[in-house]
Amino acid sequence: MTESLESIANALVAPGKGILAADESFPTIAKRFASIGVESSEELRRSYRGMLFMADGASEFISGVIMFDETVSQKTDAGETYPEALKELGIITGIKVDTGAKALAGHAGEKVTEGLDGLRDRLAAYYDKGARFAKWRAVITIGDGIPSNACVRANAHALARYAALCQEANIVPMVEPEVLMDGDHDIDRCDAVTSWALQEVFTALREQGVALEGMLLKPNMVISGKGDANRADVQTVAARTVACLRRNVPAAVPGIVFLSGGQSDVEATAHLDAMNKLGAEQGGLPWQLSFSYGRALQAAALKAWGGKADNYAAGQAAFLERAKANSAARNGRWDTSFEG
Ligand code: 5MM
Repeated sequence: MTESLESIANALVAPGKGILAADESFPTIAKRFASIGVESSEELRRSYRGMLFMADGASEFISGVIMFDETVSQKTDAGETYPEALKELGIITGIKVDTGAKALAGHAGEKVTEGLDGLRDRLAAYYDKGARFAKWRAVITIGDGIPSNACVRANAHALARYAALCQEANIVPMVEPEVLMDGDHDIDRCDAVTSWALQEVFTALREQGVALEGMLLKPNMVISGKGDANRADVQTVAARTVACLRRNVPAAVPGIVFLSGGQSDVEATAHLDAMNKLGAEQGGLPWQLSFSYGRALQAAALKAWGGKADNYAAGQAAFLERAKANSAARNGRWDTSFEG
């Protein structure tokens, strides 16, 4: 492993900083835009994402941005590519390199993430365009009799092969095994499945020779299913998540950056804050605990923008408010006074 992988991974989880996930694929961004009554077009995607990336002062809270393929080649109003413009601001460009979660043959209701074919060449091209970290998301669904061993292991294997290819290309892999919140399962079930998934992922990473010092983990929190009648409170989510991670994530990993997974934006902030406060009470954690939120950083900004150029400043203000709150939470220094 070269030193730069380690230094990039550490820079991405520098104190007070976290990551903006803005890598929605075409169908997902279309769904987000539809929620505010806006049709997805190349120009509106460029403009909306530029609004977030170029928000004045964002680099105080945001260390990196995960982009979708299209965005890496799009340009600011001033004509620079987004990776160039972000580099000048001290923000690191990341790129989603999986090609999506597809139905797992023979396993109804389960998915396996694809995208390994040709990945070596794509990584080299993304490096040339300025990407220094990458992301691959595996999706694990909890339900009757699932996940299956086949699903957990196939996804862990793909994540590990992706991560090894990234490191070969001098790109930091962000490894995202997401256990979905969908369903009426309780927090115990989420804990058990998350532990299982993480164990399989780290076994596969070791097998493929991935240097843990040069990667980041992007997991779900240990949380009740959306439909659970007795959803666990903030302190319980924090305690269960920290305990699960302590059991399953080696200390050599520099940082754990959570996904928000459909939590409300304030909920995602409160959970992160509670975990960092708990970590401090426990005398410190082996890894940095930060955020790589998509919806929890963007929901308010998307609404404030509403697809209108006139609302650009309002969209940026809403984004910065969430970025600032999560930056505080990432240090265990958030409280409700951050919430306007
Ligand atoms: C931003 O959404 C990402 C892309 O999703 P699709 O591939 O389905 O379009 C997604 O991978 C995201 O990076 C993570 O799930 C974290 O986002 P949330 O919204 O869960 O924080």
